[in-house]
Amino acid sequence: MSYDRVRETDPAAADALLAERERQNDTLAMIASENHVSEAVLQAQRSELTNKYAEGYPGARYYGGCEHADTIEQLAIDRAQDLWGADHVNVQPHSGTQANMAVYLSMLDPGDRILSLELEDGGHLSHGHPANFTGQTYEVEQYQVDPETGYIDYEGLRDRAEAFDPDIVVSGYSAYPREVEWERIQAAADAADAYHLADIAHITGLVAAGVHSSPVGVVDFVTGSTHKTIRAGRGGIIMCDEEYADSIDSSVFPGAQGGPLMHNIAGKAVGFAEALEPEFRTYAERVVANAETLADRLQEHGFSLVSGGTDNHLVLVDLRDSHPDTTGKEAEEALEEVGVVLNANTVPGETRSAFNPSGIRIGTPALTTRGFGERAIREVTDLIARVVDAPDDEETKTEASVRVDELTDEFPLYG
Ligand code: DSN
Repeated sequence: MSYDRVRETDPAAADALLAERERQNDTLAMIASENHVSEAVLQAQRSELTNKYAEGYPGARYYGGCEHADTIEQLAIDRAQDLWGADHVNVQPHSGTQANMAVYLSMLDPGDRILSLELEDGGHLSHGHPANFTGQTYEVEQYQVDPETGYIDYEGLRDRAEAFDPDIVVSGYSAYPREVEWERIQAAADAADAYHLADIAHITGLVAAGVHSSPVGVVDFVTGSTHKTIRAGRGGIIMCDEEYADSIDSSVFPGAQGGPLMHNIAGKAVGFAEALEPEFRTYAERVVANAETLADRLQEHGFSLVSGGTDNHLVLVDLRDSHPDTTGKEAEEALEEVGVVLNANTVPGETRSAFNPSGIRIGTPALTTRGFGERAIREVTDLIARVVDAPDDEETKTEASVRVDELTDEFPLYG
């Protein structure tokens, strides 16, 4: 795919687009929420549907000329139903946060109560953070992970639900390396007579492939984004029982959004079709196996992991024990210099700040898409360990950088 037409109009933009392509090819994307979509999804996302207004839903639009938009949106819905088994699916949310917003709009009034996981323990801004509309519109209480084990403190959550009497309990996380026990959280929500929203943004692909337990059919609402483990391009999704379908649909449009991003919905349709193929399950199993290899190898190098390992696509390293003088941001920056791109992250019991926290979050979805298996993941883990052990050592960083170049050549992106 060339940017020659962009270059004719806007050389500066063409330069940046090409540089980003090269950056993705020449570095190792280990941000746990990122992935590389297929060329088919890329093509669909840059289609002429970017020109089309299609406010409304398939068969009931506010504009003419929507017959092909209808086909695309219905394909995305049907495939999502096959993948996750939900009664009702809305594929129009522009992002995971917009999906969450629509659920809150649908079920809550301003001032109602949200019970959710603390951000520094692995939660998400849109689950009630004071800097987000959720924290400003609703009354929020938070539960935590057990500081000893790093696992969700399910009993603490139940006690908090009893005491706080929330209107909605939010589960599903952004930096939690373990399988979630949806039924236990549902029991706490039931006891408080609260709705339960499971935001599976990070693990949509793992749930679709059956390598992580599903909250669909257990909880009231399941939301997610479509560009992480599911690899269907940028966007959001909501799933629910039929009884909430009308309310959710009208909260997405016209409640929270105007015209849907039909070109992104085309990406979802194509990405979901890919995820229905048997190879996708193999991919999802490899994502988890690679994360386990990463976790084991990091621990062999002396790193402490929150919860002592992983069940999913990410590990969360707490640097305070093994590298007390290195912050997450310093580790992130040293690793980016050698071409390993990940993010600094808060850890449970954080003693620094959100901007310069004590941990790093490392994910395997994008490298798995590139074809990385156990041998290559072990090698990348060794590079990470060497660089974090000596973040200011130029010779170490130069050697690591050369090896990253060789690995990116061995596993090229997009042919
Ligand atoms: N920003 C995403 C992440 O990195 O986890 C969540 O929306």
